[in-house]
Amino acid sequence: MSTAPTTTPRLSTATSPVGALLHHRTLGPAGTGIVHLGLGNFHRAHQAVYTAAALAREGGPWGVLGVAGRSADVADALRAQDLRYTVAEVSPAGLRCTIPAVHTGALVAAREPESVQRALAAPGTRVISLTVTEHGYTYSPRTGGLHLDHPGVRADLRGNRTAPRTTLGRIVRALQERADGHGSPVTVLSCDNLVGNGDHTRRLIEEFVAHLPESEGAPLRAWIAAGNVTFPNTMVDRIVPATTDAERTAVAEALGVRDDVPVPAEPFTMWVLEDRFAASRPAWEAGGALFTEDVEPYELLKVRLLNGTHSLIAYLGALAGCDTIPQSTAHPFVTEAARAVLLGEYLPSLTVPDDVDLDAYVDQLFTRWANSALGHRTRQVGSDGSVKLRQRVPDPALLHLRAGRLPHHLALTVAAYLCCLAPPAGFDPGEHAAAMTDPARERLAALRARATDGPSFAAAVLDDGLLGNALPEHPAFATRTGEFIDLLRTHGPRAAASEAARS
Ligand code: CS2
Repeated sequence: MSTAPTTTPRLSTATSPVGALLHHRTLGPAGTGIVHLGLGNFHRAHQAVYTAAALAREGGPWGVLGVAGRSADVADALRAQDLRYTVAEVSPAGLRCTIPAVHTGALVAAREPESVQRALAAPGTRVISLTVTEHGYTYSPRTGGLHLDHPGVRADLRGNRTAPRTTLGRIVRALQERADGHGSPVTVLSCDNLVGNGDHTRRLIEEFVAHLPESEGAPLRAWIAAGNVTFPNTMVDRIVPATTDAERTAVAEALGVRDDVPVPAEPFTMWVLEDRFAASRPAWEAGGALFTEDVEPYELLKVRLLNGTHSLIAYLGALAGCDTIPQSTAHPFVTEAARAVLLGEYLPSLTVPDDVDLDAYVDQLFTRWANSALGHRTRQVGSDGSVKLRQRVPDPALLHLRAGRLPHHLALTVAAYLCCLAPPAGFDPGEHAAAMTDPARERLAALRARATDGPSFAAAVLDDGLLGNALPEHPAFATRTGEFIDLLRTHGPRAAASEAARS
């Protein structure tokens, strides 16, 4: 895994360079106030860094027990490094390495389910935070509700209290333990890119509880309704790619230690949260977090302008043979399409928060996407499009369609996604598209195989509920999407983007 010379000492409590540590408090298992589900790079470069700032400012029982879902790689490496890792902030201006040092444990839910459940239910756990990706909420894109056909959801509903398989199952079973036992309140804090992520999580949890036998569900429902659990909405933002050997080498050179699991991240970071915590919280404002009454305008701004545009950049770029987002935005036709969808189609669908300078925000987005030192891959942004696009595309598209306008660049986004994930026979979307993973891949391929052309494929996909139930009421959107599919196939992404620009 590591490229550092074998003589380089491994990162640990003893070898952490003092100047790189973001705080100097002593944390022990008794100081675990947060259990975080989703031990991926994003959590380690975002919430963990804010928590380190909070600890530096005022201390407190805010150690984080990180829980990976299935893969043991990160958890095992962290355990071998006394739970330490480096955040390698990369930009063309240089490299800055810091060590958050906020974790008090690292578990793997599939391997140690009982320990995870114990931690989630422990009275000292005041916050259960989550970065499990859109996909991890086991919800149906069609209905927006709980995915009742999901095997994990079905198994968890049947009642395994000690070893649930899904994130929602884990949380509900832990809440049950809490309600039946010590009764300490807790905050469930979604940090994923879902619009209204806290409300969404609450709805899914309530739906899960509603499907439990009444004798179990009723007391839990009452306990939650009494205010013992809160679900603040949050907006999270930081571009955090997957780790490569480049960061391992850079960290070894910069800090003189071998870190097998450093996290690359851009310098920009933002976190906006509703201040509704059931049992206190860390002083995350010390790291620059913004607490507000209403997060929605920030969420819409971010999920649409950043994430929505990001999807178009990733799919057009992948189809143009680009490995990374900065390589994509180096193509003027990609940047023009990105500007068009951002300013012409996403922006009119939201209200910019008063304290955001829109021009500066948009300029900054293009600078962030152009960060060539970061190497954020098109395949990473393009993966899981079936659950990501559901959050990004339908509401803005419906707004335009209902006003009698055809949102050409949103149709192009969906078309480019479908060409990457379910390419028509005889069309090769290239290695970057082929490397994208998506739970809907097989289903899309089956729909593709039955379709006769782009429009019939797009109509079948939309009728199938990929982007919810309302878009099929506007067949013009499927037709336009299908026309772009055919154009992408016959003339490529540049031609499709100029057709969208002319429309
Ligand atoms: C990206 C996000 O992969 C994606 O879909 O749009 O991960 C994006 O990089 C982050 O949300 C930035 O905060």
